[in-house]
Formats: sequence, structure tokens, C-alpha cells
Amino acid sequence: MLYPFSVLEPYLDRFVVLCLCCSAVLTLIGFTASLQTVLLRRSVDRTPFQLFHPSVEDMVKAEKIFCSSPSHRIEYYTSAERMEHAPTLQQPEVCFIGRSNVGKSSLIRALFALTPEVKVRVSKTPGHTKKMNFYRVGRAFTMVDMPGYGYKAPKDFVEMVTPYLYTRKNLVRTFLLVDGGVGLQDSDLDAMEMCEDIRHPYVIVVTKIDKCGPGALLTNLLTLQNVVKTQTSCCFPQLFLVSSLHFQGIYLQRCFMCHLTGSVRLTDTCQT
Ligand SMILES: Nc1nc2c(ncn2[C@@H]2O[C@H](COP(=O)(O)OP(=O)(O)OP(=O)(O)O)[C@@H](O)[C@H]2O)c(=O)[nH]1
Ligand SMILES: [Mg+2]
Repeated sequence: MLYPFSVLEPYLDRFVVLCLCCSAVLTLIGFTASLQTVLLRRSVDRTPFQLFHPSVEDMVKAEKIFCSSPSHRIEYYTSAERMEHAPTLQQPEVCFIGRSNVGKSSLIRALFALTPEVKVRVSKTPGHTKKMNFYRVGRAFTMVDMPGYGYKAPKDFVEMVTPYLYTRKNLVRTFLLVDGGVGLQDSDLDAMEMCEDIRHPYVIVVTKIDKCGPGALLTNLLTLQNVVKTQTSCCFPQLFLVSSLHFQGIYLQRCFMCHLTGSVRLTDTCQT
């Protein structure tokens, strides 16, 4: 044998990284989800974690949940500046947090694209969303759009969002959005630390993947994956990549949300 294993090991590491890189690139060019799954699976080594990889039938069921009808109304419900103004709801809830301008409202708007009558305001000016905005998806679940943190964020972000995260009983998952082109910022790490503190499950969604170059996206994904793997215990290990502009990753998000809130029972159950 020409090379002993000790010499090969660093190259094996690089092979894993290469697989990851290939996976992200394939995602970018819209390659099949199944091939992406195979490549990502090699790099995720948290037993007994399994990728969330629903069947087409499950995705179709989830799409129906996002279509409004007289018996299943999807609508803006209310806004609140403080927890005492937040509506008391029994149904499961998911919320969206992240830096100002990361694309929280845009993601909700994309998720509601099948119900265009639901108006979700987005703006290129950071700090646009100033209240907690509640949207009801029939009696299935509620989605809450939060004000952003970081640059030009409303001063009272901490007073508004922190009590919500700490006390909201029907909150089943927090979606923490990170800009794919900008990558993890200190304020994102603070938000992750807060989620870890609360010990409430959260998941990272990487936004604006249509906008960033593949090199920047890959670097940021690798950093993110490493942080999630080494510094978190409540974060779902799978990163979700989306473009709210071009709808990449939106169908998977809809299905994941329906799965988390118990609105769709998966035929091929995956662990979350
Ligand atoms: N290219 C691209 N632009 C996006 C995407 N998502 C959001 N944007 C743009 O980013 C800007 C901010 O989007 P918002 O959805 O308002 O961001 P936000 O996180 O709700 O911001 P705040 O309400 O200020 O906290 C807008 O100009 C959007 O059009 C995306 O997937 N791709
Ligand atoms: Mg917003």
C-alpha cells in the first residue's frame, strides 16, 4: 500500500467537505432532492437524526393546508406590541426571528403564495416589521412574524420577543433565519444562545440563496453547520435553504411546518 491510513485521513475529511460542497451546489442549481439527501446524509453524523425528507404525497397534503377555503380560512389575525396584547390561542404556533432585513416577512409571504389575498408587508428598509404579527392557518396552526434584531431593529425587540419566546405555551418551533450571503453574525449567535437558554427547539433557515454567490453560500453553510453541530443542543441539525423570490425550498418548508404542528402525518416518518 502506497499510503498508510494516517496519511489518508485528512483527505477523507476533505472528501466529506467536498460532498457537502457538492450538495449545496446541487441545491443551488435545482438538482433532484433525492441526490441532495444522499450527499447531505454523509455529512450529518448525529445518530439517531434523520433528514426531513417527505414523500411527494406528504408535500401535496401540506400544499392543501396552505390553500384557504371557507372551512379553512388563512388570514392575518392580529398584531401585538407586548405579550399582554398577544392573542390567547390553543392551536400550535411557529414563529420567525432573525436580523432585520433577513427575509422573515418575505418567507411568510412566499409560504402564503397559494393564498394571495393574505397581505404580508415586506420592505427593503431594515426594521420594517415593528410588531408581532399573527397569521392563522385555519385551526391548524398560527405563524408569527417578528420584528428583527440587529441593525436598525426596534429598540424593544428584547422586551417584545424575549418574553414571547420564554412564555408562549403553544409555540412548537422557532424558525431562526440567517442570510445565506451574509452568514452568521454576532447578533445571530446571541439569538441562538437565547434559544439554547430557553431550551426550546428551533431550526435555522438560510435565506436569499438566489442572491448570494455559490462560494459565499458554501463558506457560510459550512460555518453554520459547524456551529450547529458543536455549540447547540436544541437546534434541528438540518439547515433549510430558501429563496422567497424564486420559491426554492418553500414547498419543503410548508411540509416541515405542517409536520411540526401535527397538521400532516408523514407517511415516511422522519425524526425531528
Ligand atoms: N433576492 C432576494 N431578496 C429577498 C429574499 N427574501 C427577502 N428579500 C428582500 O429582502 C428585503 C427584506 O425583506 P423582509 O422580508 O421585509 O425582511 P424582514 O426580515 O421581514 O425585515 P424586518 O421586518 O425589517 O425585520 C426585501 O427587499 C425583500 O424583497 C430572497 O429570498 N431573495
Ligand atoms: Mg418583516
